[in-house]
Amino acid sequence: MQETRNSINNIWGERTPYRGKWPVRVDQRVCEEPDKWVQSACVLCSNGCGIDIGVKDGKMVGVRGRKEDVVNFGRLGPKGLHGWVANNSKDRLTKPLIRKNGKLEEASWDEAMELIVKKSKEIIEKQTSLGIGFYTSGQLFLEEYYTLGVLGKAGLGTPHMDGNTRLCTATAAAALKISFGSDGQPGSYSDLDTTDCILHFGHNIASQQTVLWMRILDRLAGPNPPKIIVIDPRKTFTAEKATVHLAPKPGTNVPVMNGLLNLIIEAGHINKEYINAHTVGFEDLKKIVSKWPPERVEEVTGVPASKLREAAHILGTTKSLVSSVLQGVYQSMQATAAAVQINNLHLIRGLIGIEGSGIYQMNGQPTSQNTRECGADGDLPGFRNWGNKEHVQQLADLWNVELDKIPHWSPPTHAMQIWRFAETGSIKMLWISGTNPAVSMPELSRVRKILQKEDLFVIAQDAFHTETTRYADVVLPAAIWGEKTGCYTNVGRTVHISHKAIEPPGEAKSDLDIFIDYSRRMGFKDKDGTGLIKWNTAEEAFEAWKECTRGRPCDYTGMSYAKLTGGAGIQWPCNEKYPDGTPHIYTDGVFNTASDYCEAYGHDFDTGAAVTEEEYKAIDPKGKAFLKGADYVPPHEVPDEEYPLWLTTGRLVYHFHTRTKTGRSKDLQDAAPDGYVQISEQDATKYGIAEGDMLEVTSRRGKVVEPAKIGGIEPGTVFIPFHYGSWDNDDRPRAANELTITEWDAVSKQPHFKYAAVKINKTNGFLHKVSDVFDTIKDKFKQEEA
Ligand SMILES: Nc1nc2c(c(=O)[nH]1)N[C@H]1C(S)=C(S)[C@@H](COP(=O)(O)OP(=O)(O)OC[C@H]3O[C@@H](n4cnc5c(=O)[nH]c(N)nc54)[C@H](O)[C@@H]3O)O[C@H]1N2
Ligand SMILES: Nc1nc2c(c(=O)[nH]1)N[C@H]1C(S)=C(S)[C@@H](COP(=O)(O)OP(=O)(O)OC[C@H]3O[C@@H](n4cnc5c(=O)[nH]c(N)nc54)[C@H](O)[C@@H]3O)O[C@H]1N2
Ligand code: SF4
Ligand SMILES: [Mo]
Repeated sequence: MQETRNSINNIWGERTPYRGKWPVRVDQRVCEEPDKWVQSACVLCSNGCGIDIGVKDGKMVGVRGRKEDVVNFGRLGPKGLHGWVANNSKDRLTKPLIRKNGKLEEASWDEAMELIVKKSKEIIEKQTSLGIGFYTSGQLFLEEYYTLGVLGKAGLGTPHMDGNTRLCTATAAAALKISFGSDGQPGSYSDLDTTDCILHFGHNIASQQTVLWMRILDRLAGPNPPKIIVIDPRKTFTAEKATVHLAPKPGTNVPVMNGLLNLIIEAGHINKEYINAHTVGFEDLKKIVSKWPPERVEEVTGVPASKLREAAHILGTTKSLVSSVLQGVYQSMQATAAAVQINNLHLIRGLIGIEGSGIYQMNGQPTSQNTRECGADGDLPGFRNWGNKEHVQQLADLWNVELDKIPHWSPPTHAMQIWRFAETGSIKMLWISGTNPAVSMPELSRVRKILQKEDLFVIAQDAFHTETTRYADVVLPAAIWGEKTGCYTNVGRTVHISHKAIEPPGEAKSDLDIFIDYSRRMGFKDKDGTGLIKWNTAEEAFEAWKECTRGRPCDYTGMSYAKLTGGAGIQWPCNEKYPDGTPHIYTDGVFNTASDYCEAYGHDFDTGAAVTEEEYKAIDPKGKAFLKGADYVPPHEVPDEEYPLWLTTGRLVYHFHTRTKTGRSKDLQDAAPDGYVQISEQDATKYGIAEGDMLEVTSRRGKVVEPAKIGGIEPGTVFIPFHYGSWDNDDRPRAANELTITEWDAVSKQPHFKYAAVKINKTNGFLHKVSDVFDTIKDKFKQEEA
């Protein structure tokens, strides 16, 4: 074993202080000397670090960061250096499985696919393709999403398609659409190299994008370091480095932002010229935020007025600003409304489209940008507007199908609604790919009930047995990263290619091959009777995708597999005008809001009601950005006598989500072996709790048992990491989502994972077996083991 550092003990590595150009530092970890290196990009977060996969005798033996890549200049974090081990694990799914007499049994691909086709046809006959729903991922490749998008929209014609991106970055997309007319981040990571100020809003970047944080740490260690402002109720690794840390009560992001905007406007720290030339809505925004003087903000959010003033002064006077927004906003109350206030901040200060200033309505998953771009979530591919007939017609022409085949008569069905339709019985088949909802969705008891419904046919396409595959009727073994070729786009619009390095295990197949196979077996055709999916390989799919993006904001037409191979990633738009890609968009202050170009016509923040085409045309901003204010709406569930504490949930640096990969890396698993409940010193004293005491945490929806971890959080709030399900430990209920609430943001439809009312009790050493709580799971286990 050779490694350039122990990234478990030394998460961010040695400093390379700088301002201007981030120096190279190559991180590497190999178990054996590779006989070749294969170009790829890391898939364990949205940062998208360039990575080379080391291969020896057809096996993955290690990784190293790509020194030429603009994202990481060679660096990798703990997940990047260790996560690849999962590819080699012995318990990969290698054969399709079909449930027979209650038990999952091995089957051939032919049997499994024919069963899926038979079911699909039965359902279509009885109740049209509206009986079929897809719930996909932010972790497949662009070519796979596009294929899924085309077969779903133009083959089946179902509006019921979404991804776990709904749980992840639906709000990023919604906030960008509302302010700027379309999805797509304005800035570039290179803005961090010179910026004077960085704002992290509900984003624990130090743990969640470790390599991007290295860039910031290196700036902090170099000349003219930036000021850092963090808004998070916990004292995270990120908050520890803050110049000012605001710790609001969960669910109070809008009042905090309104308070900041109010102080900045009052102090006259605004760019009037920019506001006049490039935005609409300033007076309305000003009116709303003027109701939030610092003292009122303090009362509602708990953030001291003096601290708010300090932060507002920095944000109002800085000459450049990079902001990032993530789950502490997107999964909290008034998600879209709060996220949009960051766009407003940049717009009123004119800090957008210029070097050193950028907005990151952050992504989380490595390929979630592509789920959104390719139409594998509800949206139409190429950031097209479902409400704009011409946009739908463009797709109909491209795919050579009738316009009315493509669902566009109402908003696409969002994931929470897809699951609701499965619950109420109108969706009869749910095809789950690349996600583990039995751990990651809110209110797990409900999710389990839905998955177990007699009249719901569940397909789970994964690389491992998960808490979800247990409930499937068909399990399809997937080839994953490193075992297939494809592209994906990070949060900074940077597109990487990932070449196939090794063969998938057993009979596992790429998601691309599975989707194409399904489309052919279903006999999906275009208007001329030719097969709908006209590609066989990933590269052909990429070429087809390029055509779909022509003239749209996410224009890929100037890219090719050849161009993406060898060097660094490339930022879209990449076309004739920008052959090498584009670091900043909106440099001319012209946004994608024109009525014939925009991706959406907008929504009311409170009700989520969509603005109609006619309404939008009447106010057509023709390229100006929207400034949209929002007043405070309190969370729907707040602590009371019975459930006196706030629960919030999130992540740890060493694990990725439901740990199907990181839990199979011994080093990562040993570094964070179990869940816990984080509680303040004050509350620990109040309840007589010592470090490590087993606590039962109960909400109106369920309970978990977790050891106590004391400190680093505001009194009245507790935190549970959501990584720990039951696939590797059946001793006690511990998934945070046993407790969370089925509720979502009115605009983005992203669920609220970041607050729920809970109570805690000491268990006095008594542990509930998971199986005592979930009898149904136990029965299913027994069936499978029998
Ligand atoms: N190590 C690791 N990295 C990851 C992932 C992972 O699983 N593990 N997952 C990736 C993915 S898909 C995503 S989406 C990202 C998520 O990245 P983050 O959003 O940074 O992660 P979270 O821990 O979910 O939430 C961030 C913070 O929100 C705070 N918070 C909670 N409630 C509120 C609130 O009401 N207001 C504010 N302002 N803050 C609040 C929490 O205290 C937490 O520190 O990480 C990506 N990177
Ligand atoms: N309480 C709480 N819940 C949360 C969150 C939170 O902060 N708090 N965060 C939410 C967020 S932001 C996210 S992103 C979700 C994540 O939740 P999930 O999507 O459920 O998380 P993963 O464990 O990443 O699941 C991905 C699955 O895809 C499989 N997989 C990996 N690569 C491939 C591939 O190429 N093909 C196929 N077919 N399968 C593959 C993996 O083995 C794994 O089982 O959780 C959400 N849930
Ligand atoms: S920062 Fe994200 S993309 Fe980079 S190595 Fe870590 S997990 Fe992978
Ligand atoms: Mo996510």
